[in-house]
Amino acid sequence: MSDAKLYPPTPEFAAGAHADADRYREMYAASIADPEAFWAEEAKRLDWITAPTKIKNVSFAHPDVSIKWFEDGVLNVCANCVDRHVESRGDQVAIIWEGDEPGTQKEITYIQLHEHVSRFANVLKGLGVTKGDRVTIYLPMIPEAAYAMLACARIGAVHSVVFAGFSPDALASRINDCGSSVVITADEARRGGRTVPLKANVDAALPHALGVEKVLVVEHTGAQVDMAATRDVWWHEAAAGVDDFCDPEPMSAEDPLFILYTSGSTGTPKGVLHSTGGYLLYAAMTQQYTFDYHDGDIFWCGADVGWVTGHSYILYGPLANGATTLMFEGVPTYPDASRFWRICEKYKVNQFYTAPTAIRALMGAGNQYVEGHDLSSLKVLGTVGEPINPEAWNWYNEQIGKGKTPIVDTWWQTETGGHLLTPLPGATATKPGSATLPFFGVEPVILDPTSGQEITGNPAEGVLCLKDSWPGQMRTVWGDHKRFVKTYFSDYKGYYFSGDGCRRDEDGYYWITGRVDDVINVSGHRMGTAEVESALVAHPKVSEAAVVGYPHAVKGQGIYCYVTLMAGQEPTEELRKELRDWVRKEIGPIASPDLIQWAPGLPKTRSGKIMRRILRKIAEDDFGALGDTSTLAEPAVVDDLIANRMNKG
Ligand code: 6R9
Repeated sequence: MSDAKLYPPTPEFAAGAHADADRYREMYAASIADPEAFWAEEAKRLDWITAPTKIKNVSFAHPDVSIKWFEDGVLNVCANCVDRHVESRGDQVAIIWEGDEPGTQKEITYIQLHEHVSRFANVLKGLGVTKGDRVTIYLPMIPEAAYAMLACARIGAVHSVVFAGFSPDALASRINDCGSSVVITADEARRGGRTVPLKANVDAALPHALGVEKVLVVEHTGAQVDMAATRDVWWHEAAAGVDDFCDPEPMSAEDPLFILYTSGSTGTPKGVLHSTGGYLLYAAMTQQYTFDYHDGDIFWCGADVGWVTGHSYILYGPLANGATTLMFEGVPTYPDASRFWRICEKYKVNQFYTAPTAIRALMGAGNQYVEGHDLSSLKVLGTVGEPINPEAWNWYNEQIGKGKTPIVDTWWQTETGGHLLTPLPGATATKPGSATLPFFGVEPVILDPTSGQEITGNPAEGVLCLKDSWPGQMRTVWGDHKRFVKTYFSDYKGYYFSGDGCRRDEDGYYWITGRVDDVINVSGHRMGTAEVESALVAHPKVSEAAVVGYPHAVKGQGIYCYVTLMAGQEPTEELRKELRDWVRKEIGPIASPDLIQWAPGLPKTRSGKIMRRILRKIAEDDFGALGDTSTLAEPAVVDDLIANRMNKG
C-alpha cells in the first residue's frame, strides 16, 4: 500500500503550522536522542508550583515495571486548565455547550468556569471528599460533567467517569472496584430526542454498591426522581450554600488524576490510572500539534466524556491550552443527519474530531445533508477509535474537507492518554487509512508475534509495541499492579504491548490492522468478548456462549454471538429478542448483539477450550480458511455452524 495516494500538506498550511515537515523531523529526532532534555523543555508549557528537576524515571524491563515522569514537580491540573487563563483570557468562552435539542445552548467563559468549578469543589468538600478519594461521575454531556471532573482535580480527588450509556450493573461494579463513596449523576440524560433515567439507574446500582454514602444530583431535564433523605443531595441546593472560592490543592506530578475503566481480553474491565503531570502535559501538547490548534480557534471533539477521547480532547488538552472547546450532548443523526454540519456552521468550528463509524453513518445518509452548509471554517479534520476505511476517508475529505482540509487519523488508546501515531497536519503527507508516523517521543516497534523479535526494515508486519515510555502513559491498573504488568509487559519483555496488529509500509508509515486479542471494536467502542459472553451465560436459558466480531458496514465490527441453550429450551425469535434485551440491560445498549446464532455445540479442543479462531472465520464468512481443525473434539459441530450461519446485518 506504499503506492496509496499521498496527500501532502499545502505549502500555505505548512507555513502557518506549528510544525512543517522539517520541524517535525528535527523535533522527533531530538525527542528520541535526548528525552530528558526534550521533555524538560516541554514541561514549561504547564504552570508548576514546584518545577520538576527529575524528568523521566522509567523501567519497562523491571519485573514490577515502574513509570514516573516529572516526579518531584508539584502542580494542580485544574489551576492549569482554568485559573491561569482567568487573567489573560477571562472573558473568552471556555466551553460552548450545544444541547440535544437544536436551539438549546450555553457559553461559559473562563471566569464563569472558575466560579462553577470552585463551587463544585466546595460542594464535594462539604460531602466529605478529600485528596485521594475516588468520586464516580455518571453524567450526561452537560457542562456540569466538566465542572465535576475539574472540581475533583482541584481538590485532589480521583475521578472515575462512567459512560452514561452503561447499565446499573456495570456502574455498580465500577463503583465497587475503585471504592467511591460519592457518585455524581443527573436526573436524566437526553440523547437523540430520548431520555435515559440516570438517577433511577444509580438507585438500581446502589444496592450492589454499599460503600456509596452520598449521591449528588444535577437537575437537567427536570424529571421527577426519588431522592433518599440522608443520601441524595441536589447540586443546585448545595451550590447555593457554598463559596465560589476554593484553593487548588498542590499535587505531586505522579499523584493520580483519574481512573477510566476499559475492556481487555479477559476478566472485568480494568481501571486505567492516569497521572497528574505527565498526562496533562501530553494531552495539551498533542491537542496543540495534532490539530494544529492556535489561540482563538474553536475546537470540537465529538466524543463523549465517558471515553478517554472526551477526557483528553474535550476537557484536559483544550482547556490546558486555553481553547474554546465545544461539548455536544446529542447524536449525529438527530433531528437529522445534518446535525454535525449545522453545528460546525453555527459556531464556525475550526477543528473537528470524530470516529469512522459516525463518518460511515453520515456518508450512508447521503450528501444532501452536507450540501448547503458553510463548512469553510474547518481547518483540520480528525478521526479516532478504529481503522478508517478508504471510502469513508475519501468521503470525509471530499464532502466535509472539500479536498483541502488535512485529515489526521490518530491511533491511541485509553492506556496511552493521548495520540501515539498521527499525522501532523502541516508536516505529514497522509495516506487514507494509515495513522502514519509517531508523535514526538514515541518509539513504535513491530514485533514478530511468535519470536518476539523486533522486525527492522520495511515493509514489516506483526504486533505493535512501544519501546519506551511517553509522559501520558497509564501508570497502573487501579488496585492491581500485577495485572498491569501481566497485561502490557509480559508477552514481550521490555516493551509495552498495545494489543493491536500493525503493518509498516516501505515509507515507514504505520497501518493498524486491528486487535490481536479478544477485544472487539464496535462503533469505536472497545469491548471484551468475554464481557458479552458472561452476560449471555447469566441468562437462565443459556448454557454456553461464544462471542466474536465480524465486519459490519457502519459499526466497523458487529457482535456475533453463538449461543447454546439449556436442554429443552426452544430457539425462537422471541428468545433472540429477549437475549438482546438482556445483554443491553446487563452491560448497556452499546453491547447489544447484532447476530445470534443458535449453536447446538461449540467447537472445542479436547481439553475443552473454545476454538475462537474458527468461530471468527465462520462469522467473517471465510470458510475456506478455517485452518487447522485437527484438534477439534467434535468436527461435526463446525459443519452445523457453517450450514446455519447468520446473514450479515
Ligand atoms: C482512543 C481510543 C483503543 C483501540 C486501539 C485500536 C483502536 C483507536 C485507532 C484505532 C485504528 C485508529 N483504535 N484509534 N485503530 N486506527 N486511528 O479509541 O481508545 O477506546 O481504549 O481503544 O482502538 O484497536 O487499541 P480505546
